[in-house]
Amino acid sequence: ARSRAADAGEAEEFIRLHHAEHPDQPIPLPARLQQIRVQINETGTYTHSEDELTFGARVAWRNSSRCIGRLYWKSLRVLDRRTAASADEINQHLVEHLHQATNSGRIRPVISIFAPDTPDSPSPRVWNDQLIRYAGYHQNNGSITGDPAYTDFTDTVRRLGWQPPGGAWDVLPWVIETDQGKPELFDVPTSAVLEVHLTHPDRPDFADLNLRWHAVPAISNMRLRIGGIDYPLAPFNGWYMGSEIGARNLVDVDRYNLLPPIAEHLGLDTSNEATLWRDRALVELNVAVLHSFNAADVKISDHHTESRRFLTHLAKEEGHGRTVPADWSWIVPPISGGITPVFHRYYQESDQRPNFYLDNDAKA
Ligand code: HEM
Ligand code: NRG
Repeated sequence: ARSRAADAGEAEEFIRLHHAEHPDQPIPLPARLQQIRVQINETGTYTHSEDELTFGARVAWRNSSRCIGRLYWKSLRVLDRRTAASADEINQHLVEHLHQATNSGRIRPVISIFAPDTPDSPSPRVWNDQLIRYAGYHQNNGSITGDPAYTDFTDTVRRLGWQPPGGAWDVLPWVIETDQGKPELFDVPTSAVLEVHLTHPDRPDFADLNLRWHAVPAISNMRLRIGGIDYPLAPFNGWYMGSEIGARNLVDVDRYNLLPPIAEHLGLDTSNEATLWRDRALVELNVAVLHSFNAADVKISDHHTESRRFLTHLAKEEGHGRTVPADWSWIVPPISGGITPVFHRYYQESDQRPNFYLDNDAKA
């Protein structure tokens, strides 16, 4: 298992980075470094100041090489939830996170940071990989209702006592685990989940497909590592890029797999691949996603705009003497890759800290 003690070398490197980018600190660099050395020697860990926590979370976003949305890294809103101990308290903070993030559709990037792992106690966890996801149910005839990616998780929460409504768009409950007891289930209040029903700008009957998606992507299974300390529960969100929904979630064969019914609805000739019926259905679905979010005043961006912003981000960071680590295979959008500018170049691939980690990744 990972050590719950703080890594002293990484702590020092982080504090030096913080002071280099924000030189006027209340405690001078040598004194802060000495404080931290003493704290680590005595307790095995140390406590980040509010300022360090905020800077660390923002830089973790800045270093997320799979994220195209990093231009606004400095505006990340950081909610310090390190003192929340009970599952009830954590549940309330997660609901509050969704309210602040959703902001009636004017979505704001937010992160809530709960207690870190320490030698004394493990941090709280949430088992969900995102705060809002739809359940998936195996039917007797072999088909799946809902999101096929979540059938296992749906089974897990059923075993914990969740009563499944059995629909295609049932928001999964949270499973919150603290060191104080068994994992507990919490229903996500409907008022905290903004959803958008899909319509098409020039196909009035598109609404008959009864498609929808939630407004806020909030990843809750990545460990935030700042200055040698792990924060395993640090859910964060920004807004969607339309293609995440319109080219992946609703389209992947092992997700909602909707291209065949959409093509049929549009009356396309599906008799052979060369009609490009899949591509034509895909584009209309992506038009519908962007149109519907915009019509509902819910913030979303298209892949052309987000690609341009990313190149602006690269130029800006390089202007500050920093390299931008990026993973081409994640940065390039899943539709129209070659007509976005991010396609036509390569990037530095490096693991810089602070950062976010998935614990099934082999990385530190
Ligand atoms: C990944 C867009 C905000 C951290 C991604 C991906 C997209 C994206 C398109 C790839 C997702 C995929 O292919 O499944 C955006 C947009 C944002 C935003 C448009 C709007 C503000 C944020 C924020 C954070 C963040 C606020 C953290 C504070 C990450 C990380 C990944 C990622 C860690 C990789 C996830 C993984 O490995 O599964 N982002 N993002 N992003 N983003 Fe962002
Ligand atoms: N593709 C996933 C979400 C991954 C992260 N994307 C963001 N993040 N936009 C999905 O739910 O479709 N963010 O923090 O805004």
